[in-house]
Amino acid sequence: MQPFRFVHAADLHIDSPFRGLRDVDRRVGERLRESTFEAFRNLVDLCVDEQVDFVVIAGDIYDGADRSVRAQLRFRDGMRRLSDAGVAAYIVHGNHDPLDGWLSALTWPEGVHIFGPEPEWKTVELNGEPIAAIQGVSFPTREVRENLVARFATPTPAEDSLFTIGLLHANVGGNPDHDNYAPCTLDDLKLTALDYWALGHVHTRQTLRRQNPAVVYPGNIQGRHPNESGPRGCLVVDVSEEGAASTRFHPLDVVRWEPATVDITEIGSIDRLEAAIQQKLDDLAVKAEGRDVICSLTLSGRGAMHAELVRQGAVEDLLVELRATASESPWVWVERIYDRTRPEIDLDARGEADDFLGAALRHSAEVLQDGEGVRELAAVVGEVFTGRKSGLPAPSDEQIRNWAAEARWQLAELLEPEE
Ligand SMILES: [Mn+2]
Repeated sequence: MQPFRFVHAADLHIDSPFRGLRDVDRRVGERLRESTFEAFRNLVDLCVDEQVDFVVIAGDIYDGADRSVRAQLRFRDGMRRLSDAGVAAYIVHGNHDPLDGWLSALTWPEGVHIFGPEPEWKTVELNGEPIAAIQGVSFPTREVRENLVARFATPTPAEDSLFTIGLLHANVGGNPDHDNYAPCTLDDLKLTALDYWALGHVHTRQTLRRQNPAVVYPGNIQGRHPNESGPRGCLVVDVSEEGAASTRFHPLDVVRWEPATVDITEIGSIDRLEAAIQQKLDDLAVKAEGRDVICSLTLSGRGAMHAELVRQGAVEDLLVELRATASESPWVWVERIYDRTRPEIDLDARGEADDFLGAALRHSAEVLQDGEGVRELAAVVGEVFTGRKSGLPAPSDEQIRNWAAEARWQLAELLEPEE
């Protein structure tokens, strides 16, 4: 068999609106608005530059079922560039862009194949020789609750002599961070006798299985919120003469989301704190290699700075100041500051004192150590929850522990303000 190379991408979400951020900062909002288009352009550039033989796209090309005209035209332009470069494209649709959504009548260039609502095979040729067989299926509608893998056919001997790829938008193993559409298990995929499952839907890159078959999510090509942090892109897959696949990640994103933490423990003044944060942001800029960065900043640690940060408006002021000093592109923009700092009080030591605060700290520590105590506390808090018409689920033991820990700090701060 001839060795070949293909690109596996998914979840392009072209023309994601980023509505919320546009209201906060126009420059950042506009940059994000263009980011999914640019990341897609980077995908096409990569396919052309790496001279890949074909590309597979595993669903959610467009962000909305009612696809924007602009997104569709840009996607078609990208497909034209691929076609002109001799790169074939195999595409399925997912829950964000199902077949029953509004779709313009576009003329697709030669070499583009969009799979329909029933799994079918397509053979890929290189220099007139077949090299791979791809079986794919598109979401007919948004909410697919059926296991689509069950409808995939086992390869015939002719197909099996080629490198076989399953192209699917699906939730493997019930990932709780994503809607449970086209649910299936890793075992379902293992039993199919295909070589490579090119998946889409889960936005964070992950290899569920290395080979026989390889089962891979490339993740989305552009992060869209703080929980989609770090590099985003696609996989370049090299298939050897022996039919072994090796994958290599290639970033495509143009705006990167990054969390950062600054510890205040050793910091004694607001200007030192600002300098420490600035250093952190500079590090992020270097790491992002020319991309713009949106940072979610957490302040942590125990120290004197805490008293300054809890003053009315202090954190907001700091945020405004950091945004005002952000440079021209590439910029690092702080999206939010989480103040997780604590006062200098040592709760354990303070709990030994023979006064009201000491007794409260001792008692609460005992309650939290005891599973029975936490459950009693949960029952009381649960009544407050269910007594309202909120429809909120009763809090978990872990939530109770976190809230109680927070309450201990607040009590200590209220009863013993720093001098
Ligand atoms: Mn998606």
